[in-house]
Amino acid sequence: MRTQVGIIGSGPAGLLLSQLLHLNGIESVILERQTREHVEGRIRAGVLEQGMVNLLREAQVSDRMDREGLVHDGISIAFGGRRERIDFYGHTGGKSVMIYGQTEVTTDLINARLAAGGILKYEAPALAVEDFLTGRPRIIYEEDGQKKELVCDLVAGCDGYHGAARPSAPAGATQVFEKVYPFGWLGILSDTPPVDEELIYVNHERGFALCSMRSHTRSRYYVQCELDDSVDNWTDDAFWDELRRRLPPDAAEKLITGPRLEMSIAPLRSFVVEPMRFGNLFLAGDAAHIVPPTGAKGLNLAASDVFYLSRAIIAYYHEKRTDLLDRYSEACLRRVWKAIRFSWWFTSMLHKFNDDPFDYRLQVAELDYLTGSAAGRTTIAENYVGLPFETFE
Ligand code: FAS
Ligand code: PHB
Repeated sequence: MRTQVGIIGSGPAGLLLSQLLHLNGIESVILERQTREHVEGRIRAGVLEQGMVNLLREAQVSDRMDREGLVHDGISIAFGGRRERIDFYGHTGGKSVMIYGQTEVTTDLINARLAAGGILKYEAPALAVEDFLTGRPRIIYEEDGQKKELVCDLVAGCDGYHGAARPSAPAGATQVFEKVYPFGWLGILSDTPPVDEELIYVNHERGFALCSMRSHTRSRYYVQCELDDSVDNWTDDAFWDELRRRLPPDAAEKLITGPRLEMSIAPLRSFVVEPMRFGNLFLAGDAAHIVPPTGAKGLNLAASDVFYLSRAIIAYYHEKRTDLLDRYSEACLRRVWKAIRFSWWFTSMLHKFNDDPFDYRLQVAELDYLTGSAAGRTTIAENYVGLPFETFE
């Protein structure tokens, strides 16, 4: 089989890239390991930065998001028995975030690609990428029990942390940077009204907690848990009791509980691979970087990578330019590392790393200073709504 751009992975990065290329007359084929149902059933991110919202509108897949998404102008941070609001609108000249689940984004993109006749192959795992340094790359994949190959001009490795694209990079050509955090997030999804109008991030002596949502009737909550914890150790009531212990009193009183729709544990890590390009193989999204979800950056970084990669590929086909392809990795990594920094910093302030009372007092003092200073509120606000995409043309 042959196409212009071979895309590995039918997550947000692969789907969004395929849709943007299609709108510019460039054909692609998506190879996805899992079934469509599995991909659409994954419960993940919930907060879209302004840059991602703009890109989904450019991709002409934003109608449902604009109808059903919730625009949020701020978050609250609870610590030391109090709660402080960070006003995005006032500290960023009017920016906000959109609450709209990644599962919905994925469904909207899949529907758009299929409606346009896009070729999305499910249960078709890529095994390796070959010949991407010389001329015409080939993606070796499996379909219906047979080995096949997809010949293309360019390959986008959008296959996440456990994908096949990054391991196909030449030995010694990559540098990996990694930090693994000594805890995880236990998350619950429930058809209950959110405890508050906006998200609440909690630093508590028992550990971190987060109150988020998917709509006015569906909530998403997280509590920090041990790395070796298991969902089997938690009944719904045990989760709600632990969350209530960590919430500020006014929120704990208002909390409405209900049965889980889903419960899962996500490990926390920071991970970056450099560079993000090897000849005609380009990595985007979780295939190249992972952030702890504290700053709500993972999904949004996938979108900014796709912003740069789509422009570079369009310039390649429309104007026979290779300069943007050459600048792709550097442009992505500048924004990636600033998001890695913010996610690490926000995680370090809000989570319990040890039982040392000095460290806890230091966290409370840092949060007290930041929320009490215009400069502190501004730095949290401008990083949370998303730093701007560089001009790339
Ligand atoms: P994805 O991992 O979404 O997609 C990669 C796709 O490639 C998958 O469909 C996979 O099946 C496929 N694939 C893998 N190997 C393949 C192969 N060999 N051949 C073909 N296909 C292959 N981010 C936030 O901002 N907030 C959150 O709260 C949050 N929670 C998360 C919870 C969990 C459990 C996880 C794992 C991630 C979470 N993230 C969160 C981050 C997440 O949203 C990612 O940033 C986002 O999915 C990135 O999108 P992609 O880069 O498209 O990667
Ligand atoms: C979510 O709603 O899943 C969510 C929101 C904010 C985060 C992480 C996850 O920082």
